[in-house]
Amino acid sequence: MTAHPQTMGDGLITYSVDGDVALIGLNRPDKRNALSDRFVIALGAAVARATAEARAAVLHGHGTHFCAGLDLAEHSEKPLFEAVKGSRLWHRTFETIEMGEIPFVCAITGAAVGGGFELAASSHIRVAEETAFFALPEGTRGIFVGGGGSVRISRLIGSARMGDMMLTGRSVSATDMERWGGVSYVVPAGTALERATEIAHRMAQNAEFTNYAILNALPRIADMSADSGLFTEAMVASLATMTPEAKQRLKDFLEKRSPKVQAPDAH
Ligand code: 1HE
Repeated sequence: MTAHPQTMGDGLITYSVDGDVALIGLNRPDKRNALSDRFVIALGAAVARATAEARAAVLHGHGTHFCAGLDLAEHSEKPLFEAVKGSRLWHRTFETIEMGEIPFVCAITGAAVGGGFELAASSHIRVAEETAFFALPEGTRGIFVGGGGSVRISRLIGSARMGDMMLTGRSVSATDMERWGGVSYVVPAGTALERATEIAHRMAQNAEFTNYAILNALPRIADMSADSGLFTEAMVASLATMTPEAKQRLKDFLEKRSPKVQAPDAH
């Protein structure tokens, strides 16, 4: 573990590595971690660093809220084409999380609103405290999602539910979001970061190629016809089996050196 988290992006991000796991903290708590373009660029640099230095990563927010979404003060000043370029910057950055090389767990405390929910949706596992909440107040603000939410959030929870959230601006609790498929784990208040870090350490033990294939093959296969998807799956599955890591891990299991799958209570 790096003794103290370092800061990146003029303090907007905290960064540390704990064994194989990088911890990336959104660090603008006075503005509820609202994301300016500068903030997104700093986040992108931290994601690149984590990808080079770790085998899994955790994304969390400092302060009482994960992220209040787009920095509305900055956005209100933008000419049209700058807004387009800003949205495309978010897309590129979030894609380095979603279809990158290492899995990300998002620890959600308090609000995950607008672009904050879009950022969470680009990670692979969302751990939300029972007091956390989700909202898409774009309708209220007269804007639209621009951080990939129309693709990622609608795939997670369905476009009808996403449309409901955008049209009504209502807040959805962590437990309802879990029921909708937008959250994977609901945990007691104050424990999301710890739980997310545990999960990241577990994922970091997986074969690197398998993690890479999960991140990069699954979303692409979801976009394919069933026929193309099954063909692609066969190719990826065969490639995975060829890796030395897979050969070793299969041998370890057959020679009783690796643990069995446990019943759910043990997790
Ligand atoms: C902000 C932002 C922001 C807070 N941009 N400054 N996002 C929203 O519409 C969410 C707007 N924020 C809120 O509803 C609330 O701030 C929270 C529910 C997240 C938190 O409430 P609370 O009571 O803890 O904090 P606060 O007092 O509202 O905010 C503290 C400060 O942060 C305050 O500034 P101050 O100078 O008065 O201290 C707020 O103005 C500031 N702040 N949120 C700028 N978002 C790529 S497209 C994505 C589209 C979207 O993300 S739309 C959703 C935008």
